[in-house]
Amino acid sequence: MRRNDIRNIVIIAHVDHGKTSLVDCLLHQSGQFRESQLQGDCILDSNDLERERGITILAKNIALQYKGVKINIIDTPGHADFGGEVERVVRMADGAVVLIDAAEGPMPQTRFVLSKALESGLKPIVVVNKIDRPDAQPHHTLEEAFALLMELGADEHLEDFKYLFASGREGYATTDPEIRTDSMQPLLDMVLAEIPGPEVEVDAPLQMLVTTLDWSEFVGRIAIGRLQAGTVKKGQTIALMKSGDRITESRIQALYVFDKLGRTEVDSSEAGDVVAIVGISDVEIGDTICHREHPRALPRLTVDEPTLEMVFTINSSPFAGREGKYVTNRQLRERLFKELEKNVALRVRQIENSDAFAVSGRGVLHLSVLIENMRREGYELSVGKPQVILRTTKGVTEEPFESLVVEVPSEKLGPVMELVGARRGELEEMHVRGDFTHAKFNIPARGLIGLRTRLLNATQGTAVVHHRYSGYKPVTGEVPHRANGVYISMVTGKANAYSLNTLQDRADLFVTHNDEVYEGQVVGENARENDLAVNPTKEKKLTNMRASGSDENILLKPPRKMDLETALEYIEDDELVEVTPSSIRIRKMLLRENDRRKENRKG
Ligand SMILES: Nc1nc2c(ncn2[C@@H]2O[C@H](COP(=O)(O)OP(=O)(O)OP(=O)(O)O)[C@@H](O)[C@H]2O)c(=O)[nH]1
Ligand SMILES: [Mg+2]
Repeated sequence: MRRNDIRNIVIIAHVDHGKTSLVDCLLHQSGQFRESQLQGDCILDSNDLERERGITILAKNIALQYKGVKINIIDTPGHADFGGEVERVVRMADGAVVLIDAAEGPMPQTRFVLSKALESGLKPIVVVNKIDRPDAQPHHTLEEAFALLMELGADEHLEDFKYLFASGREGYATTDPEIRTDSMQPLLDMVLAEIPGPEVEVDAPLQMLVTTLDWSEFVGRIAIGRLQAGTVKKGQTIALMKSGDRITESRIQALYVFDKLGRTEVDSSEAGDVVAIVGISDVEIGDTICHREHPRALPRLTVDEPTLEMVFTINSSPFAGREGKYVTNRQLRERLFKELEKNVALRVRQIENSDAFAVSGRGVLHLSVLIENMRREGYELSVGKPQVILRTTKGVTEEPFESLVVEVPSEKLGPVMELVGARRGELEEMHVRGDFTHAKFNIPARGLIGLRTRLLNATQGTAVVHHRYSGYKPVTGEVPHRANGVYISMVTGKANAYSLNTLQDRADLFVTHNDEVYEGQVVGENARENDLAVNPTKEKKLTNMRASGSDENILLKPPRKMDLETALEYIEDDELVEVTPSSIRIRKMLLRENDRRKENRKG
């Protein structure tokens, strides 16, 4: 049976093509909210980190009533590290609104999420978005979207190609980019007309695939998914079908449906709607929730295996405990294992005979989001260099590869080719769009670590860089290490302008006058390739009558500021990033120069 009073759709796109802004606009225009509920931009990017970075990290459900139909809308993250999440949530929908930036055109993640939506049988509506941009090329972008669907073999959707133009920022959708309308209604009308309602078995026994997990301090795991068959009731005992044909039973303690920005508790819900279920403690993504007497499993969902690992330990620097609330190994351990409750693509393993944890995930961003959240909560920790996870298939060692797209003003292509080539990237495709060249490479994930900063430096910040995991392949040769050595403080104290002034001639400094530094801390990048222990705290000897450190002729360059990801991508094997709520410092693992020498001699 097809339900006509519900539509389930996902909004998918490449990062920053305007998904969250468009959903925001739908919320504003729906008139179903008090103004106080809709303060600011991107209301759905609700956690602090999402707001600060302007990206979506977790997929989110909202629901609107339109012309008597309930539309469940899932806003998804566009960044490639979270592609696995998109792949899962498309399973809750029957249609996909595919946004494409009218100036950028289809990008790597557009192709990925669209292919996942098509594989899952979703009907696509293409929305060429941001048509207000002065550099927008709406018609050209539409042609590219059509070509992309053709490439992906979506023939049945080509004959019946559904598209609109829109500006989420200006709040309208239109069939003709030259004609401005005053609302998003054309999009909602197209959703009602073109996206089928859910095809479900209302009278059959209960069946639901768990596609997302949420977690709360008070009730534990919350299972989210679309009801495929039957009715689910509060208080009902259900059978949970796990991997390996295992079955457990649980009682449903509470049941919610999505309603506007939040969730509403209900006593029961019928096939077709998306629900959140409380009370199934051992539930995992991919499990099927069934009627107790009719356990029928739906095809399992898989979660992508991690490709990148970092070692987490407590902060052992001399400044440990100064800025954070949670600094012990036990607290670190508890926090990491708690994260596993909802961060399904994450793995945590205690390293044998040590207090260190190997934390693995889908990419530098996936792991740095966890670290940033921990900082905000008051944790201190040290993190080692990101390492790709190797695997062995039929005796051959393989490493993860990524597909890399660099978009750069054509005259700056040279340094890009050189940098990517040196890191074993192979050019696969190249084409020109206006003044820009798009170059697509296949590159070992190892070679990608730290590449973004270098590409930006080499192109005066003009390169736009995107990458996404493409698969495992046999290990290639070496990729170059960091070309420069570092300056390491040999003392603990306050950095002083006088010594910094002499150091800055041959180094790019990370600290400035009056910053506290410790022995073993990395204070700058050497212009040469060797590491050098230096004293950044020396003051000018008091000569004549002038006070120390106040020499007016000193002009310090501003220190290089490293954010978390830049620092993680910068460090080498013998270094750590020290993370506290208010600081990010780079240090040598071995703080004393003597210890480092001994270690070096060992080989
Ligand atoms: N000119 C213009 N800019 C827009 C429009 N919609 C969004 N933007 C801008 O594009 C940027 C990204 O918007 P978001 O809505 O956060 O994009 P997103 O697709 O949700 O991004 P992720 O969730 O990180 O993948 C923001 O700076 C928006 O202000 C639009 O219609 N026109
Ligand atoms: Mg978003």
